[in-house]
Amino acid sequence: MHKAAVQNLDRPQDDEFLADVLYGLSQTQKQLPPKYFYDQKGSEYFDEICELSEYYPYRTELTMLRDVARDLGNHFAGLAPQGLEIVEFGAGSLRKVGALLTSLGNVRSFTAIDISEEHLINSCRLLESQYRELSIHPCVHDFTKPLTIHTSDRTRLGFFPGSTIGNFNPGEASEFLHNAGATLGTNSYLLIGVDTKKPEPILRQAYNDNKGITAKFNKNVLERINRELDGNFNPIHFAHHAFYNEPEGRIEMHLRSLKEQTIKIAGHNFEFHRGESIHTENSYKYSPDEFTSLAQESGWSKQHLWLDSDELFAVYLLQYVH
Ligand code: AVI
Repeated sequence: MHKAAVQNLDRPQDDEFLADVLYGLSQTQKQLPPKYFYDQKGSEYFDEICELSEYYPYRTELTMLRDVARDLGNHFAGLAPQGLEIVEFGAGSLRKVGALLTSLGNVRSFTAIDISEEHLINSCRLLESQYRELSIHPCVHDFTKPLTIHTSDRTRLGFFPGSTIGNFNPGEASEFLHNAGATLGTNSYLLIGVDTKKPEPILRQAYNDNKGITAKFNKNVLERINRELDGNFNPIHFAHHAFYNEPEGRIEMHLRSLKEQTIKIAGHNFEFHRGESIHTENSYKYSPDEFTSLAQESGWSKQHLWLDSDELFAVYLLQYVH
């Protein structure tokens, strides 16, 4: 993979980051889009979260993917004569796609789409050393936006693991699913991991780990604003706060100001009362019925659903029938 082979389609520019931050912090409920967690440092923190005992989604899905990949091998036998092309949305560290590449056998090409260039390129290099026959296409792009990718007559399988869809509100999730369908094309498939609804203590602990890694991940967005947008947040004056909002069916993450303070970002002042928070992330949890309906409304029909024995996590195979 040469540097020139990296597609850098619409890397978010500093002015977009600045505009989103100025807008978000001007709202009555201050907020920041969760996509800004994932600079190099934030992506590393997220990888650490995935190793935590409290954070069940990562390891549960990874364990499930072995069975899923075997079933998919049977599903696609005869259905993909030219082989498969896998397109991963929000590819991150690419640790999950390996399960599919190894078991499916007939994957010819792999397009990895992610917003974090350095992390994506390092991950693709590692994958390349493990799967030498595979044609790998890293693509630096905000996967929440539509994208046109090169065409081939291979059967396309989108891959969106980790319940990242849960970080969109239901309207945005539906928009993502529509866009993914447009990117992948009619009759393509999407393998998508979705966190399920479950007892509140399991959810609360997953986002309030004992080692405080999730708190560091959350606060890193303040440090990123300081670094990239000339901000003066002092992270020790903010506390990580994560809780399950039952009526909305989502975990909410906030950064709560520990005192009255004024923050300056690129020459703009923002006042914080003591206890006032910045809402930094939602993580929606879906029952199988809820997610199947959302997918259907967005042009996708459910082909298969896998659940682990404790029903902590769900993996769906969808087909775009729009
Ligand atoms: C990436 N995403 C699915 C994670 C989640 O669980 O919502 C991000 C995360 N936030 C805190 N811990 C993990």
